[in-house]
Amino acid sequence: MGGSSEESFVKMPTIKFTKLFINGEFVDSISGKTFETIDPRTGEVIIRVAEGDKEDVDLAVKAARTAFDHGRWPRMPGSDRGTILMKFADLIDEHTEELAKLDTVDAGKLFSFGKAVDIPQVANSLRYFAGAADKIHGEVLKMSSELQAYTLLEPIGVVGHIIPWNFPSTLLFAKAAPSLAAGCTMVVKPAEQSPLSALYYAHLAKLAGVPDGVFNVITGYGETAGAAITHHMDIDKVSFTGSTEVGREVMRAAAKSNLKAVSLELGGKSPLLIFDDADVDKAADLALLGILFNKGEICVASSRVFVQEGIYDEVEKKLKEKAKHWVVGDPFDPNVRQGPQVDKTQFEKILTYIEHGKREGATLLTGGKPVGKKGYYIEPTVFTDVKDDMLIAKDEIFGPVMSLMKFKTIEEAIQRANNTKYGLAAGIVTKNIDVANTVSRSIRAGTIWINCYFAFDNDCPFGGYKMSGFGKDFGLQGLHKYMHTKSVVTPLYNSPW
Ligand code: TXE
Repeated sequence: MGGSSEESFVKMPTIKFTKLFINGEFVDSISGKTFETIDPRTGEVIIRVAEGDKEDVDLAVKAARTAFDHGRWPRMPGSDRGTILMKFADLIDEHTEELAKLDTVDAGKLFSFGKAVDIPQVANSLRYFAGAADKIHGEVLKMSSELQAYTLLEPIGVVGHIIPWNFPSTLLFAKAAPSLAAGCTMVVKPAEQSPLSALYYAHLAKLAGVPDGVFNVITGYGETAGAAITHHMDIDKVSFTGSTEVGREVMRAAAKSNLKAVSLELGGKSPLLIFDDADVDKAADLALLGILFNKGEICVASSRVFVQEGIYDEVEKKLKEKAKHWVVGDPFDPNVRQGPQVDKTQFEKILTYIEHGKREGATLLTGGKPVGKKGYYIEPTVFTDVKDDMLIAKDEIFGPVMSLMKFKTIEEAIQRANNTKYGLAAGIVTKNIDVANTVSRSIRAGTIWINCYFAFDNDCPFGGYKMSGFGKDFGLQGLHKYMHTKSVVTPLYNSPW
């Protein structure tokens, strides 16, 4: 373990906001209840945060409904909404350090990465959609000799955003930025493990001039506050990122209540295919990054690495060497590449999968154990001798655990890569453009990275196939999912109408 979790780097930011944010004000929950948010570096309590429940969600939805039905946000010119969102982005830039600290103590994320990438990316995502806010327009349709129509793109209404803990800032704004730009009003429920930054963003939204009632935050648990959102009769759409299991619940709740629109970004078991012509060193770097970035707590983690037989042994050797130098430790330490898992539940889930892998007959090439005595740190772990039907090759582990496998032909690689219920992403490492193009077309996944991994951009739609969900975040598709298309039809002169 690099800089130990038990010493030095403990930097606890001052926590300014712990209450619900409803209609432009920080308020206690109606029940007065609070819950603990835990620092995964130590397992100790950071602070208590208001625990919202159904009654609080009702109040937030009422505020969001009023702001949508009668307020100026959906009605103001797109350029004015864009100006406010640009201001919001500038304020985020001014508070990058505090925001990155909150996600580090709440979710164990690397502080240096948060400061340099995650939080600036959030601001840029607001800028991207702010720039689109005044370019939302429909089409004119020549229907027949008697009719003409045009389409209006209108904001979908009140949106409920349910956010997980692995990217508390990025995933909040993957949803908030386009929905705000579209003119929607929203109620956000951050994950119970990482509620702090969402409240800080609410404060900045108000400072930027986002009208009261447009941006509401209810901190609390999934089964209570989250379920109140998905079952609510006055929410028009729910955008959810989280487990496939809860994704099903979200759809069920939408079906049982008001048939609200739903978009889901769920789990994954993404393959990385490394072909014989690949540069071994680069391929091993990509494979490690693909599974260890954000401690494997990322839905697109390359948890299944398939290497062609000609270079398999070399890649295996490199992975073992490189994994040894991957520094695990306090996420405030700039030398550390991997912080703690988000909580005890995830930590134990991962260790259980590791035990399962050993019992099923897979071999530990490296890692497999917790690191240190305090906090939720796990060694970078690589299994070899993995069979496609083992649990570790099928289930989303959501931790730093790679299954390394060998293949012979392109056809075999494609077939095995597709042998999963998920379809979020895949990676291909080859210098052969024909192979890259053929494999890209054949893999059923929403994102294919060729000779790179985790290459995201605000302009690039992201979302799953199969049981990884549906509906894209980012790009203009990410904006359109928060809008309705209305067709307005008029007869022409002399038509029988
Ligand atoms: O997810 P949940 P958990 C996967 C990953 C992880 C597993 C479990 O495999 O190990 O899911 O994580 C809210 N109605 N992903 O249990 O429960 C919850 O409060 C409405 C992949 O943390 O899905 C939180 O805000 N909402 C994923 C959010 O859903 C409910 C990221 C996600 O929590 C709810 C996270 C309910 N009944 C986990 N129950 C990804 N795709 O990146 C919970 N929630």
